[in-house]
Amino acid sequence: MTYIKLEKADGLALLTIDRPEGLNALNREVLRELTQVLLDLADDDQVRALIITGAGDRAFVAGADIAEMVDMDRSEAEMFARFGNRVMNQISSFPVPVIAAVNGYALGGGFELALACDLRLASQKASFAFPETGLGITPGFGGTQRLARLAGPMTAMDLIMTGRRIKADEARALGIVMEVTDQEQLLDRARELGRTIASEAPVAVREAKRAIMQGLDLILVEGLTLEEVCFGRCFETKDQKRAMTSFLNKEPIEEFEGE
Ligand code: CO8
Repeated sequence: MTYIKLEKADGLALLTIDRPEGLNALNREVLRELTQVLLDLADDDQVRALIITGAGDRAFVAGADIAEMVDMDRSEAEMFARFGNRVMNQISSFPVPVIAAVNGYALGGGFELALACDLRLASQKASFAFPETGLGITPGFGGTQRLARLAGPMTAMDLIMTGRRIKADEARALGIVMEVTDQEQLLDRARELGRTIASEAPVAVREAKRAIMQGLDLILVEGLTLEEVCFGRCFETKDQKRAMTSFLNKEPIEEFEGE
């Protein structure tokens, strides 16, 4: 891998996008590498939470690579957007929770990458914007859809139609970011959050993500049916039997087995 660094420890995977020459901008090669790494990680039962961040202290990801897009025609642009969307969907449907640790510019495709993650932490240095309309395009890696669902259509219209850049605190006030930390503490906080998630029953965590994410695309009655299925699935696990028996015996469970 040229542009992706991966570390694994204590049930956590830390994926760093590292393309210093373009402030970690997403070109096709970065997207290809991301696809491959996510495929491999999704099969790794040891990974209970994934953290995604950008290398350096300036950028999370400064967008899709403008140099690669400048000469595209209509069908090439659609294909590129489809490719990007596939990668973003890999993240939103990734089997375990994905935490974005936004450490600097999250612009255009970088903002969209953060939006595809489940939980967003940002440092005081983070900033978010959709500069696309100023480049003559719309967002194309899910931004119009995910931001409108997350923060409402008016906020999506505001940010996408003005291109204005917001800082981490405003992103938090808009419900885009969960928590803001100092730059130096960002990864520690992401790991702490990841470890907390990793210490819960793994099947329950996975099923909860499935219920929440798939449920967003359903009408309420179908979402509730999905929740019933996810709830039922947990009762096939030893972890559920052990955790509930331990509670009744007043002996707190030490660790989950993951099945
Ligand atoms: N693409 C390509 N290169 C980039 C990008 C980018 N998105 N962002 C930064 N770079 C490059 C710069 O060109 C520069 O390269 P060089 O050193 O060779 O001149 C290097 O990174 C450093 O950048 P700057 O010198 O500009 O650094 P500054 O500190 O002056 O500015 C900014 C930092 C504000 C981040 C500035 O670089 C900037 O505005 N970048 C562009 C941000 C942007 O517009 N992003 C959105 C791109 S569009 C998009 O993401 C669409 C996604 C959907 C695609 C749909 C498919 C069709």
